[in-house]
Amino acid sequence: MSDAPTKTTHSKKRKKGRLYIAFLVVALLGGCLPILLSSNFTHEFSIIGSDFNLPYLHAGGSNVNAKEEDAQNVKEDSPKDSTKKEKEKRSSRVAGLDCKPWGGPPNEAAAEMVYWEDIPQDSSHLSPFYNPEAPPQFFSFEMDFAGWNNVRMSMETLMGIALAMGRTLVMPPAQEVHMLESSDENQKNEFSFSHFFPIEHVNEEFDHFAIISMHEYLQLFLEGKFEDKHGKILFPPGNRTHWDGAKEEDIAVLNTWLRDVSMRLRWKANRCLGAFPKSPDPEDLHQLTVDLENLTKTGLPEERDLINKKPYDVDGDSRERMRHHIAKRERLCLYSTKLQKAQRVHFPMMWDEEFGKSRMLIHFYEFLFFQDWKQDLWIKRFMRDHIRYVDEIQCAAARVVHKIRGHVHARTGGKTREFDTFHIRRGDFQDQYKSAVVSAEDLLKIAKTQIPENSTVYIATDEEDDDYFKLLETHYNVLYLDDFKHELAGVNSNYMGMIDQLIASRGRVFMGCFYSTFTGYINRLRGYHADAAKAHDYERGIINSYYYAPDFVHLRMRMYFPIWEPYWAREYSNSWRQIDKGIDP
Ligand SMILES: Nc1nc2c(ncn2[C@@H]2O[C@H](COP(=O)(O)OP(=O)(O)OP(=O)(O)O)[C@@H](O)[C@H]2O)c(=O)[nH]1
Ligand SMILES: *[C@@H]1O[C@H](CO)[C@@H](O)[C@H](O)[C@H]1NC(C)=O
Ligand SMILES: *[C@@H]1O[C@H](CO)[C@@H](O)[C@H](O)[C@H]1NC(C)=O
Ligand SMILES: *[C@@H]1O[C@H](CO)[C@@H](O)[C@H](O)[C@H]1NC(C)=O
Repeated sequence: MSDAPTKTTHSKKRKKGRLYIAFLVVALLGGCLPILLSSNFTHEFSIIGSDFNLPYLHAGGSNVNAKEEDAQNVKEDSPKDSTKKEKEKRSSRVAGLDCKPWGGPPNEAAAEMVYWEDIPQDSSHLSPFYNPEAPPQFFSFEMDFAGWNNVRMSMETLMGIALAMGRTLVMPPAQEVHMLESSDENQKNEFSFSHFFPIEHVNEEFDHFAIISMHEYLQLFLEGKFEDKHGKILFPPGNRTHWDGAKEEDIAVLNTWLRDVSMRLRWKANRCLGAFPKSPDPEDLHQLTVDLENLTKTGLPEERDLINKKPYDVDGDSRERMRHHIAKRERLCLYSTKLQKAQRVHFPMMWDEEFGKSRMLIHFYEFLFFQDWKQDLWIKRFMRDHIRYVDEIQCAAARVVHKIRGHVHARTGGKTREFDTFHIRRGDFQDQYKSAVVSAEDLLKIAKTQIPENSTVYIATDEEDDDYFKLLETHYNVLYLDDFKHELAGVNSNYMGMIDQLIASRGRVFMGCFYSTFTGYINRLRGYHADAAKAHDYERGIINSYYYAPDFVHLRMRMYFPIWEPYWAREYSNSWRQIDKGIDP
């Protein structure tokens, strides 16, 4: 199964006959948030560029220098004093969920959406490669080019890499990405990444990790803070620092330049494990290679040797964790001493026969491997607690879930509030993944194995032909997003896929489609919920989910599975199982 090229073509294909929108991603800091928001996007963003507590900028903004001698002379005003104050100020804005500003539901009802946590000790935790005494190091990257869930996956992985490296993350400029479709031609469809995830709070909450905009980064170049290896000062192309909304060919100029002035990260996500030693000590690096050699010498485990066996201990020996993680990748992409020393590292996004292929179509936890289990769980919690859909999306989904529960309660004479959910992916899958597309008869057959007749079933789907569901509707009380127009009035139509995901994540039973990253994310959210609730069999990472297709994967979420190829096709309990281990309650 060749993954990435297929994904690219299928998302290109979808352009046909549908309104494809320009999608501006990621321009949140540095006071350069584009004022291009549609009238549906009415919420205010705090512009953080000048006042957030980026340790080095805080110390006067002039401490960045590529020269090592200068590095030794840099004395920062203790960032610690200021972060202590910051901490007191922290309002934990990512914690909990307050739906009052978003038109409900009541917060008691909204609470069930919350799987994320506010863990103060995570905010002060740091990567072993972060050195507060040295000049900051940077990590920049280019946007993925496929559908929304692919963009999210790639972004999570690259964020995880920056966090693991202890580098300041530089967001790419706002640019067009083809992915979502608007049903309303009059609706403006340009927005920034912060419309989906509350990433601006990361800077408020973290002491040793910061996210800056490309504009801020280039400003540092313009100020002469960086030199090449011959001591020549590096300037941005044309001395331009504002690239938000730039034309595709201009963005290409910027990207080419970034590749030239940074150390390129040449990691191939599907071929190696992104491996991080527990410290900069070369001995630890060496140990990782020894461990891998040892594993390959004795023969990499087969998938069937691990399926449904005892899972590894999340706080266990790193060799055992590697055994469950390595799959068929026989190489490590090590955070080598050379990479550790580079001040600027850049990940290019290329899909080009001539210039090479470089893409991160993988889930972050499948790619990243940590010798130190605490780093591993810290980064997993970062994704759970910070990279979650914004309140507006959460609350819209919460209103629908609240309505469904009320409806079920009334319908069953007060017996239950539970409902079951599906994600039925058809659309372009009918050409691409035939085995994952089933007839209405087969769908009903598989539904009946887990869901009693006449239950209330919520279906998230991209199928536009209502006839397909007629059969299911004769056996179940079926609901769709379209049935909740009142709850969704005024919500941007580009949020609908994400709202569908969140609603589906709340089903008692969930049935999804293998190969769909949209389904995959629903399962991850269910995993977070199940782990937090210590649901039945949570120690093994089991969730109450099934695949309706293809046949042979029906029960795969019901047992322990090691990470395996194709990496994008599903999500694994590796991302949620016992991720709070080691955190004081
Ligand atoms: N509202 C809604 N939209 C859906 C649903 N399933 C698919 N879609 C839409 O179709 C898109 C999927 O097509 P792509 O953008 O090519 O891919 P993707 O988002 O990476 O997801 P997969 O192709 O499923 O892996 C989603 O992003 C949604 O916009 C659904 O259940 N509800
Ligand atoms: C960019 O600015 C620097 C410093 O002001 C100047 O020396 C350089 O010539 C400029 N480069 C371009 C292309 O304008
Ligand atoms: C190799 O792996 C085996 C089994 O896990 C272990 O007992 C042995 O100590 C390892 N050897 C080295 C050199 O790490
Ligand atoms: C379906 O369930 C509803 C509510 O529980 C009930 O009133 C109705 O009789 C049921 N229909 C069948 C065919 O079981």
